[in-house]
Amino acid sequence: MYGGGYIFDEPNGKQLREEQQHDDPEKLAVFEERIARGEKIEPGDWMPTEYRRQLIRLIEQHAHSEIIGALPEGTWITRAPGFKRKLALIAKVQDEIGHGQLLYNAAETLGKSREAMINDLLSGKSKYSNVFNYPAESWADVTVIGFLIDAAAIVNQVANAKGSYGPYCRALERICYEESFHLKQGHDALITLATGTPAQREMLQDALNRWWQPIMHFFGPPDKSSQHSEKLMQWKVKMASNDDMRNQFLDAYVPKLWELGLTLPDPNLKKNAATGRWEYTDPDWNEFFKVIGGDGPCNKERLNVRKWAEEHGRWVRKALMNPKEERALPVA
Ligand code: FAQ
Repeated sequence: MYGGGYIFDEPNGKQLREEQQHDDPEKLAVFEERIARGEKIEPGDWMPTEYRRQLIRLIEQHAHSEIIGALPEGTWITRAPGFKRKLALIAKVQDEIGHGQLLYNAAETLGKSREAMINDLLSGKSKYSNVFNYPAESWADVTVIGFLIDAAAIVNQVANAKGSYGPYCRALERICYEESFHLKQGHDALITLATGTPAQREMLQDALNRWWQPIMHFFGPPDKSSQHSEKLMQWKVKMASNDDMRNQFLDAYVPKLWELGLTLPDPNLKKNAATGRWEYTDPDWNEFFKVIGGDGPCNKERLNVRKWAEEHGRWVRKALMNPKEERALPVA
């Protein structure tokens, strides 16, 4: 484990209520006026304790999702069909790790050290996106991740890039440029399989059937049971609710799948022309909470890979942090 700790100690519920009471009401009013005017909040600016805590939680989870998110696709680099798809997948996986770095940097500006964040990931204290706890069984799974999960991430990130915290918004803008390229490579792979042999179409359809529910879960619980949305939207950290983002995603991508003659495993999925909203069968939210609570099909496997990387990279970090000490070691 890393040795670093919190600069900003995460308070418990009681501490938090006490700290919030100490948030100067005048400063809070000025802060909320700035948010209402659409100004960006920067690291040195005054901010309420709860705004800082929520941002750390959300950005940290996002960073972990990028790092863990590289794993299902990463296992396919050696098996991607053909040289060009291998190159594209290597570049994509490298990009995802880079996104993790950008996001850890953004979270660090709020006072939690990178070491503390990694420790919380490895101990299971911090969450990361539900979708990366499912196996990538075939090349079609990689295709579905590249097209639909990148698309879902873009819907979320394009909206939140217009939010209130400067470092997070700037990181998201850059991430979105790269994600759009990922989406193109996912779309290209999708078209290839959808217009390929019957076996390729079948493989794609099977992957879609398996991934549909986790993708519906991706945007978080329904608005009526979302814990954090109200405050986060008031403070312009989240720029749309979970259900609005889910709807936006369905609007943009379901027609693209149907046009290719693919089906989705929900007989109730349809757009209500009068309301403009999509109707669907509620995905199994018990399954969602089980997966994000650590008991999904691949949670243990994903964290074990990161633990292995942490242990086997320790000597590199040590050498970088204490170059003199390393130079003094006798050459074997
Ligand atoms: N997975 O009150 P809400 C990517 C938790 S990046 C796991 O509605 P909130 C790139 C939530 O944390 C993907 N946990 O929560 C890529 C909370 O638990 P807590 C990640 C989830 O924060 C592509 C509880 O449920 N993107 O894919 C999930 O207001 C391809 C209650 O929920 C981001 O992180 C979930 N899906 O809204 C990489 C974007 N949903 O913390 C490789 C930033 C909810 O109280 C390949 N995050 N929970 O214990 C967000 O926008 C928000 O955090 C939401 C959730 C919208 C995800």
